Amino acid sequence: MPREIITLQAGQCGNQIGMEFWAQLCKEHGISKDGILKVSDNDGNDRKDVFFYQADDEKYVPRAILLDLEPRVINNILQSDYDRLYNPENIYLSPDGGGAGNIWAVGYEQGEQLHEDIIEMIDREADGSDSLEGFMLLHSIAGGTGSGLGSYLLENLNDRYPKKLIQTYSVFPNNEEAVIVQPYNSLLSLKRLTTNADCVVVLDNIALNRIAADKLHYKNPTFAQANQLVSTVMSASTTTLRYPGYMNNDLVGLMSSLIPTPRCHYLMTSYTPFTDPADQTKSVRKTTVLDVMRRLLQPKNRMVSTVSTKKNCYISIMNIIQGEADPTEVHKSLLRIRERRLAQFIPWGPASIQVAISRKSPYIETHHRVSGLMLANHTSISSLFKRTIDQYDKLRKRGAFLDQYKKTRIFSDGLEEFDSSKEIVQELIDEYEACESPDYINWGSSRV
Ligand SMILES: Nc1nc2c(ncn2[C@@H]2O[C@H](COP(=O)(O)OP(=O)(O)OP(=O)(O)O)[C@@H](O)[C@H]2O)c(=O)[nH]1
Ligand SMILES: [Mg+2]
Repeated sequence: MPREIITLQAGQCGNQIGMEFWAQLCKEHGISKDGILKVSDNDGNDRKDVFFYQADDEKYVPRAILLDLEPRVINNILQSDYDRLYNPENIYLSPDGGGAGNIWAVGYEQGEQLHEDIIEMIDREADGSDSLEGFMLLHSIAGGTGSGLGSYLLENLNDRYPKKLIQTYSVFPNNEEAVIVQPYNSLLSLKRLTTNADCVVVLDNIALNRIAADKLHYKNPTFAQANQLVSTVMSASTTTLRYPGYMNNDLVGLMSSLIPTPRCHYLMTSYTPFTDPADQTKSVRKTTVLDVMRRLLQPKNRMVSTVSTKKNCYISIMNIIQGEADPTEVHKSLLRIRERRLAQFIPWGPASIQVAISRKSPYIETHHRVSGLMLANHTSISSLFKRTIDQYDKLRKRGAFLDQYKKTRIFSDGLEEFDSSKEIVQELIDEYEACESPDYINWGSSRV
C-alpha cells in the first residue's frame, strides 16, 4: 500500500524549489514533462504513487499544492515546459497580489483569509490518497509568504491531521540578507517549525551557493542552480520511499531513527559526489563506500552553515547510500569511521551511523559507483537559532519596522506573539545544549 505524501509549496522559494524537485522526480521515474510514462515496460519496482497519482487518462500528476500571494513565480512555472504537469485545481495564486511584502504577519493573515480555499485543496488531495503518510512543506522563512502563510499551514495541518507527519524543507536566511525584517519572520516561523512540524530539513543559501560554486563550478550560482542541489537532497532522501527495499520504506521509519526526542527535530544534510554538469568526465573519480561516508562527515559538505563548538555532537546520523554498495563494505567503513573517531556522538544514546542502501533510478545514468546522502541531527544547528534571537533582539530593541506587523490581527493587541516565539526558540536552544550532556534524560524529567 502506498504511503502517500502531499507536497505544499509556499511563496517564491517554495515554488522554485518545488519546480526542480518535480523535474527531478519525473526524470527518475521515466515520466515526461507533461506526465506521460515514457517507458511502457517499466520494471514495476518503483513506487510512483507516493508522490504522483494517475489521472483518468493515465497521466501522472504530482500530489502538489502550489501557493503564492503574487502571480509571478507560479506564472513562470505555468509558462515552462512543465505547464501541463500540475493539477490546475491545486494552484492558488493571487492574480493581482504583490505577495506578503516580506512581512510574516501579512502572509499569516492572508492564510486566515484564504483558509477555505486552501483547506479544500488539501482535503481533496488527502481524500484522493489511500493511506496518506503526511505532508511536506517547501518554503523559505525569511520572506512573507513562505514564512507567514507557511506558519499558518503548519498550525492548521497539525490541527486538522494530527496523526499525519509534517516534514519541511526550510531555507534559512543568511547573514547578508536583503530582507531587513528577516529576524522577525524567522523567529515567528521557528515557533511553528518547532511546535507544529515533526521534522525540519534546514538549508541555507550561503552553504548552497558555496557548494554550487565548489562542486558544480557555477561562478555566481542562480537560484535555479542552488535549487538543483536542494532537489538532489530531496530526491535522495526520498529514494527509500520510492524504491523500497526491506527497510526505511516510510517516512515515519526514517524520522523515528533520526529524531529520538520530539523537539530536536532539525536535520542537516550532505550529499556526495556532485557531478559537474559542464564536464561529466572530469569529475569522475573512484568512489568507495568509505570515501563517500568520510566526505559526508566533512563540515564543508553540509548544506547549512552552522558554527560549531567543541561540545557539539551528533544526536543521530542516517546515510542513504545509492549504487553498488555491498553490506560488507558498509560494515567495514563503519568500523573504520568509529576507529578514527570521525563522528562525535551524544553521550546518552547509541553512538552509531545508520545506513540504508537504496536502489538508483534505472532512467538516470551516473558515472559514480556509489553516491550518498547524509541526514544528520547535530547540536550545532542551534547556532542558527541563537543567531536569529540575537538579530531579533537588536531589531526589537530599536522598535524597528513594527508598523506593518501591528496592522494585522495577530498583533493588534500587542506584541506578545514575538515574546512567546522567542521563549519557544530559547527553550529549543537550551534543549540542544542539554543534549550534549550525559544527564539529558534528567533534564527532560525535571521539566515535566
Ligand atoms: N534557495 C533558494 N532561496 C530562495 C529562492 N527564492 C527566494 N529565496 C530566498 O528566500 C528568501 C526570501 O523569501 P521568498 O521565498 O522570496 O519570499 P516569499 O515567501 O515569496 O514572500 P513574499 O515575497 O514576501 O510574499 C530569501 O532568503 C531568498 O534568498 C529560491 O528559489 N531558492
Ligand atoms: Mg514572493
